[in-house]
Amino acid sequence: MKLTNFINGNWQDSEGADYTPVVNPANGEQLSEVRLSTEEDVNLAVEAAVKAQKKWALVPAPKRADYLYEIGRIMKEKKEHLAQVLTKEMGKVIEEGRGEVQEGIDMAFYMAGEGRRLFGETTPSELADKFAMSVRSPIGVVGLITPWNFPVAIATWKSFPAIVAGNAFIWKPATETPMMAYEMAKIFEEAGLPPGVANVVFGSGSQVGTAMIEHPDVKVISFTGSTETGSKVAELGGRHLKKVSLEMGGKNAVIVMEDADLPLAVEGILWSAFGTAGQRCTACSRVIVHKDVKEDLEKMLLEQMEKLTIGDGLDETVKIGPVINKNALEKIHSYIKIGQDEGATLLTGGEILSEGMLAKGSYYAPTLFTNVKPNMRIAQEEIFGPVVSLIEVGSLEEAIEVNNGVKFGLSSSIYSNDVNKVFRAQRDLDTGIVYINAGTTGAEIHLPFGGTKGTGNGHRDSGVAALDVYTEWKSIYIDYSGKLQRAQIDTE
Ligand code: UN1
Repeated sequence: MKLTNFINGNWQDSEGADYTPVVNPANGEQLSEVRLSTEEDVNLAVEAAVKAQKKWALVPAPKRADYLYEIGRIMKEKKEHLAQVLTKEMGKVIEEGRGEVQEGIDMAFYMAGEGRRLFGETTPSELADKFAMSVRSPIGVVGLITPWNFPVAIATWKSFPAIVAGNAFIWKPATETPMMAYEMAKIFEEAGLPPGVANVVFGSGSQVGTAMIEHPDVKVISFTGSTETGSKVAELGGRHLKKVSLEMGGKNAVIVMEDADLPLAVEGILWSAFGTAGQRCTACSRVIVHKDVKEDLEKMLLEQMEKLTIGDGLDETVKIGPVINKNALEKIHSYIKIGQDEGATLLTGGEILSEGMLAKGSYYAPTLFTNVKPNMRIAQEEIFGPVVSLIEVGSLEEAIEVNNGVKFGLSSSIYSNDVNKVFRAQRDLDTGIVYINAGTTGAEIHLPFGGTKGTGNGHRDSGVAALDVYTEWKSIYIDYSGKLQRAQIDTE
């Protein structure tokens, strides 16, 4: 499959000379290759988007929404195909691939509904015979930079509110997962979206991403990815006075109190820690456990971890697929030595799997550390793989302090059957998402998604809050008194 940029409704190859292969992480097979675009391609896309957006903004929002209904319908029709491509390209097991495509479909229908809301406000004026209101207006051309771990869902969190709000966009998908973006571009075309409203440009962050951020006609940059890259995006964006929405890392914890339903907590931990091979920003990578149940929890976790099946995600019986590539394997593996050197006890895992077929892909054994102290690197840094650290605490207060004692603030969870404890916890856990008696993953698209502290910069994807990124408030005053009225000045 040859992948080309989608600019102004045309499939056009970049002039850039460099290619990068697209590899199936389950078996190392090359699926495709993607040409790395240049600044020139970004300029073409922005030019087209600027033109298209002017007309698009004049299309009534409920009519813009009709395109999203159509996009959602096509995604639904192609759901299995999209899930298969996603699993081949990214590695997550097929059940999760289907789930992710469903998340995109949900987003299409949810945001389409916003076309008939996009609520503004009417507000009393301080002056007589004067009407005041504020409306959401489109911003213009927006740039979307998306990661490989949720190649469809996260792109829909950003592009669908942008579309319904009357913007045009340039989307730069991760170089690891261009095929999903290509599939989505085909859907935009099939849905009849006017040329130039949706543009996809393949390439690297340093070339395409930078060009997008620096282009004077790109007004908003929405980025999801690593904290390291996000900081650079923020810095460059700041220099060019861009509105930048950042969604970055997490170091999410499940708290297990002494009165928790332990089997339920174990299920939640396994799903949140090892689903997507731990490669979610919301993945559980710390378990903060009350000392009275620590031993039991350890035993139960170990028992269940043994049953996890690892392999090619296309095999319906497999529970854990590969990690994205060999570099990721090395990075994850480096944390084993770091943890051991710091004095943590490795209970299971800690190895790159290379038996039989697994050698061809990039597979990591589900890993559990115990006797971890809150300030150890394995308890502070985002590993982005199937590695969990168990930390013992003596009280709810201590659990909350440990949970909050990291630089990230995306998701957290507490298992307890004590209503007072869970209410206190939901108030005091300083993350953007809190789960009670459920793991740290599984956010639904109609609620705001994002985090505090080092996870982001105050913006949210998903939910109605996403509209704040893609619209600008305009305040409108209509004076029908027929005379000069001066606000803030006493006239009588
Ligand atoms: C991510 O964590 O990278 O909340 C995105 C979830 C998914 C999205 C996760 N709906 O687990």
